[in-house]
Amino acid sequence: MNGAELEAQVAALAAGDVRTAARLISRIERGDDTLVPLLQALYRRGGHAQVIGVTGPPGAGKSTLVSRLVAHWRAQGRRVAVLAVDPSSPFTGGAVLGDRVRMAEHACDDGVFIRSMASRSHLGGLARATGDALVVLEAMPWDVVVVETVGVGQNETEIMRHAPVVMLVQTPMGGDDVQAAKAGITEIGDLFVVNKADHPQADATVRQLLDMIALAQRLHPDRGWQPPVLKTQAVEGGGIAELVAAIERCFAHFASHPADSERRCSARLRHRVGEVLRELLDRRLRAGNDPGIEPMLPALRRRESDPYTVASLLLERIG
Ligand SMILES: Nc1nc2c(ncn2[C@@H]2O[C@H](COP(=O)(O)OP(=O)(O)OP(=O)(O)O)[C@@H](O)[C@H]2O)c(=O)[nH]1
Ligand SMILES: [Mg+2]
Repeated sequence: MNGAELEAQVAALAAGDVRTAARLISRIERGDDTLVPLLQALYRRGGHAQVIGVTGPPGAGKSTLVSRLVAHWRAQGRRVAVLAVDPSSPFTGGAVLGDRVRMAEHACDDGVFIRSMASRSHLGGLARATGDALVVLEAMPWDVVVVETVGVGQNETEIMRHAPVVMLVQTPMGGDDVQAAKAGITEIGDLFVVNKADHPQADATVRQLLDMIALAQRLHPDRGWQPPVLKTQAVEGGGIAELVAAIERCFAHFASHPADSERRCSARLRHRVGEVLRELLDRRLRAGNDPGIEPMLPALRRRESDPYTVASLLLERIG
């Protein structure tokens, strides 16, 4: 991509051209590493949209809920992009198709962009690819960007590290299940939603989550923002207005507490730089012709050196 092409892509995205965005996200999905100069330019133009991560167990109603939220934001005149990341189905795209169906009501609205991303390559790359796709979306004139991902396991928590505000969607569950789900969830959620409020255990689950959050706040009194627990019925649209208001309050809190949001932003960026660094190193090592690494291999083979020394030498050179 030459300079003029790069500028044209940047301008197309700035003008809100969704075809350019869709094409770029496909290239990111394929692991196309020629996009780096473009991503560099785009990153510097981002930072204007409200980015929200939505996660939770499979089938909790995340997509139904997001579709409701989108309708609400559209009624307020806000432009919304949704990135549904699907780490579970590399080839079938089953859940991805499901998301399209659930969000179909917005298909003809040009103030809404919905895009799924599946893990075509290795899992580790998906988090980085998600970050890259977000760079593309953030360089466009969206007011809100939602990243939905299924919340099971480490990889998904990694993906959520890209979003400054994370909403955790749960379903009504028995007390033991809440205890089991507890590990880690209070760490990542800024907003908790108990969806499927038509289920009898909904109120009990809300209470248990509130107890858990209160406990976590006592352990980390410096956290500032106290995550609220909301109850929704995504199919009927119950509780959505309250959820939209809670999301607004959350963004307003971080806007009025710059030290909190800077600390959180720095943590995300450290993580992001680490992701990019690992990917770059991996690529260099795989290529097998790296001028920094190759000359050190003979000494390593003879065991006159060791991988730890070589690795720190390489890191020193980077630094
Ligand atoms: N009873 C009830 N069902 C709901 C509610 N919200 C969503 N559902 C249903 O739950 C099922 C799963 O909804 P999705 O929105 O696809 O859930 P998801 O969390 O996006 O699922 P994955 O992306 O596959 O993890 C669908 O059949 C929805 O109609 C609710 O509030 N009450
Ligand atoms: Mg979904």
